[in-house]
Amino acid sequence: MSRQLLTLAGSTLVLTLAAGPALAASAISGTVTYTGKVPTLKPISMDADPACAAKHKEPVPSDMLVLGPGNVMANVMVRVKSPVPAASTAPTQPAVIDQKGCHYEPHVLGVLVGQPLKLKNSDGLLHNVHALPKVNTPFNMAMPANRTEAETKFGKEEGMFLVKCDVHGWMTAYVGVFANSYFAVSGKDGKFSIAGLPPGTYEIEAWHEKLGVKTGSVTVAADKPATIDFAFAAPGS
Ligand SMILES: [Cu+2]
Repeated sequence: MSRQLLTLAGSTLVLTLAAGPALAASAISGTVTYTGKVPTLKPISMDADPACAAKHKEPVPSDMLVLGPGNVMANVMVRVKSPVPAASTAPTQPAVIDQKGCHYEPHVLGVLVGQPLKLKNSDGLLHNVHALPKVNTPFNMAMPANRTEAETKFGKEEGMFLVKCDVHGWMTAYVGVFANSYFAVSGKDGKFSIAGLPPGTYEIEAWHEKLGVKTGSVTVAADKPATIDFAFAAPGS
């Protein structure tokens, strides 16, 4: 009897501890802005594969630098670089990259260590997925027209690396493999948000494929959202 009571008391204690950080957690959010001279980027030419070109009525803008109104920046990977107490474990639901319109969607993606990454081929065309990580094992996977889906995963933490299609030289995506889910990619409005951070001071890193890395520090108080913004300029400006 006393043993059961002890077990019950133990369970209660565990529940209380688990609920504590969740109640106190806060979100960080911010906006990424481009401050340099805006370059003129050529649209992507898909003429090398008429089947790709036929999928677009309008010119396809370059995804090297994607800006919204006020020069806010999309496709910036923002992540909490410092260790996070009570960090999350890998979800079983896959992250997804689609090959659609001879274009990777999304262009920038984060996955967790061990999380499945689903590679979709919505095009019904021949692609290949050539991933070039340096810490994890590189792979080159053929995606023939009739192969609509494949799946992979990465076993080790690794910063952003290139994924490309050797059939269509303009197709690039960037993937990062993280130990926890405290990352987000800025949208076309330049905004990002990372939820559920326990109180503390964290180093935050913002990465862009051409403009490199910026870091900043943010202090998260219990139940109080914090803000951190990033600005990138063209190299040498
Ligand atoms: Cu392709």
